[in-house]
Amino acid sequence: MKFILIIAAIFASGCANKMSEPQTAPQKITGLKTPESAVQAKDGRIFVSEIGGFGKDGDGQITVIDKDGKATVFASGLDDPKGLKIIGNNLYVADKTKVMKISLNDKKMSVFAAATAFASTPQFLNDLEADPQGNLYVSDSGDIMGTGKGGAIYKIDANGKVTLLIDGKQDSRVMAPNGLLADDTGNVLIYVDFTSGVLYSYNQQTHALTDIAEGFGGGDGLVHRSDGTMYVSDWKSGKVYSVNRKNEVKLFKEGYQSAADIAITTDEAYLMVPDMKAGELDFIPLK
Ligand SMILES: [Ca+2]
Ligand SMILES: [Ca+2]
Repeated sequence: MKFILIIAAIFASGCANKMSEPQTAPQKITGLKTPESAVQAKDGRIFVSEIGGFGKDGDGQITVIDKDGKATVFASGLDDPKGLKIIGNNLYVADKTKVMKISLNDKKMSVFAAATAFASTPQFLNDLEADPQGNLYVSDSGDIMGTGKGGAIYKIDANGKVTLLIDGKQDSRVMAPNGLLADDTGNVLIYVDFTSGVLYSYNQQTHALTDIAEGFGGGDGLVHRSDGTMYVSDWKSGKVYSVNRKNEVKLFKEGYQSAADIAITTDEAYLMVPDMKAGELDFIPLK
């Protein structure tokens, strides 16, 4: 009987702890300078890339938002920083023509993959993704504002060695790759094209590129929840869509000026939406 009471007490105290945790929803962050991408670290900090002036070098930065919603500059002097990815204690940033690496501990910044490391000089490095093996993937959206073509997808190993995966010369459907998503095996890469609005699956072993869904306009961010639901943002129309396991597409949220590279909080409670033209980071509850 005594044993049961102890168990009951432990259970009750566990519940009490849960009840006392603050449950306030994160507030929309405003005043950001052309925000493109967001990522949350394990410690709860949220990092946001800010392009500043498009095509203007040196005015790009990374802002960090602490648990209280306070935003401060984490790293500056970047060009047009976009996609963000955290591996271990490092934040990787797709910065126009190169990939930068910033230590989350001491903010030390270095070039991880220089423009010259790519098969052809990148024009518009956009999204970053990582696979379970620790490789990075980066999309080059090519001449995204002009012909809408010339893009490619690259793989970067842990040492910074860059390999071309696919481009428009190999398959004309590859025009302006933007959002990337690696599956749990790391063999399949899902990507959305900003020019065609088509969502593709690319198998790294068979090299097959398969159309899995379409209608995403200016497809930008691409994420998934652990239950397999994907979310895709359409930068041009300011909409966010959900895609279920059967690849059925549903409008999830609309009304943004330009929904850029979306992300999910580590607890999967919120979808973070950088609204680039509005200069805001919005949080959509997922639970
Ligand atoms: Ca800039
Ligand atoms: Ca993007």
